[in-house]
Amino acid sequence: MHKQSTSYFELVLTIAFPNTQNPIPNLLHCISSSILPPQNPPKNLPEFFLPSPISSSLSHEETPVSVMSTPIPREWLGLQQFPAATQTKLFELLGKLKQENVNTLTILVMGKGGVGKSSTINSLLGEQVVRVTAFQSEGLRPVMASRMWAGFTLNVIDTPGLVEAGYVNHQALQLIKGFLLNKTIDVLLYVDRLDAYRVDDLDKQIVRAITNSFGKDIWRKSLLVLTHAQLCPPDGLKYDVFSSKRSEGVLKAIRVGARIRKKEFDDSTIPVVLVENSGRCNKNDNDEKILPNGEAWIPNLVKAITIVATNKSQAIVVSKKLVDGSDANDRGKLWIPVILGLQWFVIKWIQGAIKRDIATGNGPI
Ligand SMILES: Nc1nc2c(ncn2[C@@H]2O[C@H](COP(=O)(O)OP(=O)(O)OP(=O)(O)O)[C@@H](O)[C@H]2O)c(=O)[nH]1
Ligand SMILES: [Mg+2]
Repeated sequence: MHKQSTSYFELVLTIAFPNTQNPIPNLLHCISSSILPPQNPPKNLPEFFLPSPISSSLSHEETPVSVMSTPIPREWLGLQQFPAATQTKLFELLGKLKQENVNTLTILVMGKGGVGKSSTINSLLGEQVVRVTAFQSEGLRPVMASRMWAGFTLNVIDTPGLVEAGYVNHQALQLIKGFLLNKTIDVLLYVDRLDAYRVDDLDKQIVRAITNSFGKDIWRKSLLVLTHAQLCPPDGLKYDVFSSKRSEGVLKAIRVGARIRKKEFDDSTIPVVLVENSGRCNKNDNDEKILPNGEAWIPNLVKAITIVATNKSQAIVVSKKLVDGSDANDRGKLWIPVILGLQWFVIKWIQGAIKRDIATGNGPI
């Protein structure tokens, strides 16, 4: 009988590619893709964005990390997979961030289950980094993917759906808060679907739960992402009319759910980005994924992220106090001494009035 011997080299390959029968072609692919120049290198690339010739990082799904740990960033290989036209726009936007001394960006992605949170992360990074499933996902743990490019680090945190059997999943929120402890959220992507027609009370409850967990200010660092954007609107509505009506509906649910005054909300507009994650998304002549209105949506998404990241509002630092639930709505607590003081004055006034009545003999018969 032929005895199969496993060499040290094969063993290392098996560990690197655990789900692969024959890991050698995979290895060759990885080596070639890291040594060869990007597939569609854009012209006039700023020098600091030129990729290093040899990369040691492999692109594969992130595994859920423990609550305390932060993964070591891998090289952002997905960036080189975008069409040249998209790459040029992204490098320009990332260059602007670097000019503003933003070298790290942490994006938190939240929303209901199955709306396309994980798919949007994969589209944004240009790699399959988090698991996408058409059915209810089992994992409750958040997952963080970190990618680095020319000294810039992008952290994206995928989270489980916030709705379980028609109710807000507070357990999931608690896990998310624990995971985010001591991290700074630069941008929140609140994800929902464009092809849903109604907004209901549950939408407001989700927003309220997020607000109670992270404070109202999180909405100043957020943008609304509407997926499934390649659609044909119902009732003969024009695409732009339908998408702005749907956006208005979700934005109103955010305003009401977060209990933000209309004026305050209108002043700090939440940008809306339409997204189509499907592989069947239409493309323009430059091979960029486009929406029915002809816009290339990946650069749009990155642009909106950079605008929110650099707006004048502070990033959200997830402190121990916030995680323990004592910080998110501190502003309301400032009124407690005032209310107690007022109560004291009212009681004193009533006591005084009773005493005066007794003294003058005007008490009840
Ligand atoms: N057509 C289309 N399908 C999408 C889009 N985004 C996501 N999907 C599909 O919708 C299903 C759910 O997508 P996910 O990305 O796993 O959604 P999720 O919000 O991460 O789901 P949970 O993690 O379970 O909460 C998958 O079958 C995706 O392929 C989109 O923009 N267009
Ligand atoms: Mg998911």
